Amino acid sequence: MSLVLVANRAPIRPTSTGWAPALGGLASALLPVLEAQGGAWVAMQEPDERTPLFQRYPDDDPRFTVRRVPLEEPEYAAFYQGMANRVLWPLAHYLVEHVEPERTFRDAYRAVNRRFAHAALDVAREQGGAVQFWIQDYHMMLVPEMIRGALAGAQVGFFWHVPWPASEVFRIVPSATALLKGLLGSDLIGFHTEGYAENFRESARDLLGAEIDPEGVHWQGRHVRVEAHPIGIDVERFVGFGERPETQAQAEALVEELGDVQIVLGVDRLDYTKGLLLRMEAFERFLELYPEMHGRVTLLQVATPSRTGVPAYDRLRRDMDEITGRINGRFAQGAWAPVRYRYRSFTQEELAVLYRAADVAFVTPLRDGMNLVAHEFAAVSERGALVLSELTGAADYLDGAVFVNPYDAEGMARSLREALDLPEDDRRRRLASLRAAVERLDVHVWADRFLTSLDGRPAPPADGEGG
Ligand code: ADQ
Repeated sequence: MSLVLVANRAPIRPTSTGWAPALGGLASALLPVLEAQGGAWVAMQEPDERTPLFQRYPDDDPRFTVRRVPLEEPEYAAFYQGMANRVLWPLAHYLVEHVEPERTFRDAYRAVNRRFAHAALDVAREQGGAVQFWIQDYHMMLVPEMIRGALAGAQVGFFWHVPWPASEVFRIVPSATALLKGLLGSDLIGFHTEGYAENFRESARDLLGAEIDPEGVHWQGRHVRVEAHPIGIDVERFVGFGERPETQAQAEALVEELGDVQIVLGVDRLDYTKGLLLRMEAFERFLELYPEMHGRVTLLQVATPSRTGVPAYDRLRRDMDEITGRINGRFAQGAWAPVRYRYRSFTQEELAVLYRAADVAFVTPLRDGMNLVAHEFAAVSERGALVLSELTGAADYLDGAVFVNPYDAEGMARSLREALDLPEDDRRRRLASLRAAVERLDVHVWADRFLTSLDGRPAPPADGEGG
């Protein structure tokens, strides 16, 4: 059966010599499936992007089609920067103060979703024969219902990559019921955790009056299954980076460059959901509480530019510069800077060096659907400890972490000290448990398990442990 994927981003990117898979787990998990089954990937083409609207890939042995949906500037601003990133994104993360009125965005969101649905139906028709549709994430909530409306017997899966909030929070968005109905055009809706799946079922009950059961939602004569399908990383790839001798050598050089300090590492997109400012405050509190650690610990924070042009993101960028300056101004001595902050993108090989060099990964989002930085660190580190926000999806699975509340700067400061002081055998035991969990959640397992379940065949349990 061929597969038609619908996602905001394309799975391939231009390079100086041709095309290569995009970075990130989704492309690495789904390209092999598409190459084996055939089909298409429908993605957005941004206003200034110069890519083909139709492209067969790979060039030398075409196995599937990449179909791009071109967006003009005004609809891109209203659909992507607006409804997706200024309404649905903060809502899903319980950051209600960032949610903007949706009226001006709503029509563009529906119109763009319709274009994606049409493109998906077109490529499905070209495939002929049986097709599975798999729609990704909060940009595309109306697409399942639109596909079902045109093709009643279609097999439609949807995966939601961010948290699903409590129904009382979701109902804040005025088009909540229309969005829910859009999603319920699916046969199977996947979330990272059972908690998000439960919130979704309750939203359908509370806002639509739908009948629900522990497996899903009864809707318009169909039973829509709602399941936990936790995502992971391409484990082999990251373990491989960690084992390369040059990674080890560069990690040692980095520790030396920073003055033989213990390294506390933050790696994030620059996004207000990632808890960067409160993390910085926690580190400042740590320096106040433990003067004996001055000169011995550095927070290395790297942040990739993200969603620039959206005011809240531009503001966060300025706030990060300011707080970094304040902490360094207060505490720096001689060659030691307590905070090293780098605002740019890193390759996965470079990230592996950082993971390898770190004593502690400080992963403290205010909310996060899963958080793959925690997984990547566990796959690469050979001696580090993970401090992890209990408000991430990853917290449901990564037992070996030291858990913190990301809104509690004092608590985070104390937990950071605890993590830095963990005895060697405890650290190793925790890391082994983290590594085992990350291996069970491998992204290839995720894709296989979701598509198996979509197809109506029994899928193995979520974390491979049974139950
Ligand atoms: P994101 O919000 O992007 O994803 P995350 O899961 O942490 O969050 O993935 C981030 C990816 O970006 C990681 O692979 C990481 O290596 C990379 N990255 C982060 N900072 C970087 C930097 N400075 N330089 C280079 N790369 C960097 C959404 C949801 C998550 C969910 C994923 C997958 O918000 O909760 O885990 O989708 O479902």
